[in-house]
Amino acid sequence: MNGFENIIYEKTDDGIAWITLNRPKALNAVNTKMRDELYEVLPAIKQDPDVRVAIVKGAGDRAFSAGADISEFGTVPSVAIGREIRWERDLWGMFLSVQKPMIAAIGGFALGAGIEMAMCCDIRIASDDSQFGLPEANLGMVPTAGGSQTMPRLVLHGRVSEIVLTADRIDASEGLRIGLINRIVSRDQLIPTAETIAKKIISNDASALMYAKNAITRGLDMTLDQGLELEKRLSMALLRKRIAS
Ligand code: CO8
Repeated sequence: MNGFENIIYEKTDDGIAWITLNRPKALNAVNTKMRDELYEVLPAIKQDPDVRVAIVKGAGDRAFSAGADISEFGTVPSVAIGREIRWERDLWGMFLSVQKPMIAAIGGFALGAGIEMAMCCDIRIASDDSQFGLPEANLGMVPTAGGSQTMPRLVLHGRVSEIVLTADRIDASEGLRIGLINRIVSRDQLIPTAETIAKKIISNDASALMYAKNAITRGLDMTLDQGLELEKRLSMALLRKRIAS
């Protein structure tokens, strides 16, 4: 897959799919084109048996993504049409539906839809000069790329409210402290670290990974009893799959 304008999609022989958000002059802001291209590439990642792990990163050295392209705000003919487009191409739902492990390698700003995209991934590695925030309230909006729901699943509720309601930015060490990101590395170690983690994941059984991700993400919306039941069902399903193969 290639020929995209606003993302770069690359696949390595060892099973890693790299998605690079590629609008460095606009700090990799998510415009409609990038959104469409991501919406096209994610199903390919889901379906391609050669892809075991996906890593999302930003081009350039300033940002993972500075969020939705604010120069496009107000260009949709009507609020109703805007809603229809979002409904038809639910990019964030598409991200969350990928059953393979996904890693966000965050170098620099991850704001609004940028950090929200990273929160749709399973693991977030950030460079020590990164900054995160949900500036939507500043723009008269609620987080609409899933952030109001994904962030409370990672970060303690009170801290989420502060981040959303003040629209303040936080730095990498605070991001690590509150559990928004998994680890901080120096800028030059960002990509090698993401790659090392991806390779470690790939060394594990592909079906086990898929079922484990399923258990972790679906279980979050269940009671403990329901979650334990889900875990049992998935481990039995994995066992049956093994026996059958
Ligand atoms: N959209 C479009 N262009 C942007 C964006 C953006 N979000 N962010 C930065 N740019 C552009 C700037 O316009 C500038 O372009 P140019 O050089 O042509 O003037 C270039 O990137 C560099 O930016 P700055 O000069 O502003 O760099 P600074 O270091 O001074 O500041 C900041 C960096 C703090 C990141 C600043 O650029 C900023 O605040 N950007 C806007 C952040 C923002 O508000 N993002 C929107 C969040 S809302 C959101 O994401 C809602 C999600 C809803 C879902 C929608 C689906 C897509």
